[in-house]
Amino acid sequence: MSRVVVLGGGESGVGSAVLAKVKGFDVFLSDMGRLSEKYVSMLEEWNIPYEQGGHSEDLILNADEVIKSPGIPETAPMVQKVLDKGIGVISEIEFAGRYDQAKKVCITGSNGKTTTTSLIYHLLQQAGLNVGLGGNIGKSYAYQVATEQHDIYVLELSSFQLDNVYDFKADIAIITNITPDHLDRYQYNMENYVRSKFRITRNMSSEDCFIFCSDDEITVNHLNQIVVKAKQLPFTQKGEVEQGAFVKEDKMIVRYKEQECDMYLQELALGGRHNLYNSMAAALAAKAMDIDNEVIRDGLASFQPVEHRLEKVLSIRDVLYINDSKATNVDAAWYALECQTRPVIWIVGGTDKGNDYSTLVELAREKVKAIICLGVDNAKIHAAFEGVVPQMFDVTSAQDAVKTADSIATSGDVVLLSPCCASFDLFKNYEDRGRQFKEAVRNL
Ligand code: UMA
Repeated sequence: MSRVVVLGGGESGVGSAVLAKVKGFDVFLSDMGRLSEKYVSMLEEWNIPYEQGGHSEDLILNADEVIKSPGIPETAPMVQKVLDKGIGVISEIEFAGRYDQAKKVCITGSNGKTTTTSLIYHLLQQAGLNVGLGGNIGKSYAYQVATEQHDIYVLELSSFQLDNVYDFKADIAIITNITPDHLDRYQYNMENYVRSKFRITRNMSSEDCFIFCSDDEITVNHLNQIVVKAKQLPFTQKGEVEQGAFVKEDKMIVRYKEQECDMYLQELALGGRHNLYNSMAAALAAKAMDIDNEVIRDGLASFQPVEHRLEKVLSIRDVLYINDSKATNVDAAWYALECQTRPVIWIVGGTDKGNDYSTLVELAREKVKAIICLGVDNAKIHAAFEGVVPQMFDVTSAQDAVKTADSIATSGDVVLLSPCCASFDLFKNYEDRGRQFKEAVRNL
């Protein structure tokens, strides 16, 4: 029996281990840290051997294949040892893809991928299809392949998940945009990060569709240097395209093959320029899946925004609190700041991923009245915004951030949690950070 070892026992690892078990492998899971209770009980329920608190070489280096959780960098000593021994390292997505016959709509990008993924899922559900949602969102894809049956999957894929895919194939692939993110995992080299994103187009044929933003220079430049066999469907807010999506006067227009679908911009549930891109990408994917225009229009009009993405929490004494915890990079925070029309108290900080804050300086000067740094090490944020923004504070909990904001806010202000950074220094993940923020606001 071939032996599969899973490194990391979070959502991805435990899902992979369950799938390996279902498929009859000799499976072992190893986690360097402590497993949460939820995952311990899942492993026990499925009778899967595991270890926690360290990686044992003798139990790992006898693997035929290793499935690496996306949060573990390739430079991790254990991964290096596995690679040195010539053992193949794959991601959960590669593994699960082997056992999944469903059609796959896969979405990656630096920003907007969760919203676009959720929009497409919503449209396909509205069309009455048997569709699963997974990847970098919700229940792991592998766990669903092991325990559920879907005709279609809509998968949000992070660059970490794409790094170890080889034979996986999307039927429809989307890159929403590419701006610097996660550079700490890519040798601080943008090109490596871009290449990782484009792995989503691997193995595609002329029957498949590749949807991308033709206003995004980084995407277009890279696309011009490589061969993508899939049918290319651009979306743009600058001019018209023969096939793809574009804006004409007050309408969004989608053209696919002989068909055309249009919709008034004011009817879209999600406002703002960046959300218009997300709606265009989603509508194009739906059209390429042969969904009726009516369903697309209704779905884009009825969609409920994603949690932690510019989510309005509460207005207290005419101060509006916004949770944008999902803004884990500079570009996302740029959008969040750009669409504010009231004075901003900006809560920013966390684990820096090689951020360059210079693109935010002008926006901060114009809109931000105070910065509250929420991180263990705030030196780079101080260096970038000291003298640009009148007041700066340092806190180490969501509760203190909200209390500080409350003490300096005046009627008409916005308190915006849009951290620009990952959350792993003070929180479990961005969801934990967002929820703690909302909880603190509700307790004011
Ligand atoms: N670990 C080891 N060895 C190490 C390092 C870590 O065993 O050397 C262990 C940790 O102790 C921990 C486990 O690995 O128990 C965590 O694995 P993980 O960080 O891969 O987290 P998961 O819970 O498996 O969640 C992952 C994704 N997380 C990351 O990529 C950081 C989830 O994306 C994804 O939803 C899930 O798999 C299901 O596939 C979250 C995310 O933050 C949403 N993504 C990043 C982002 O969106 O910016 C990329």
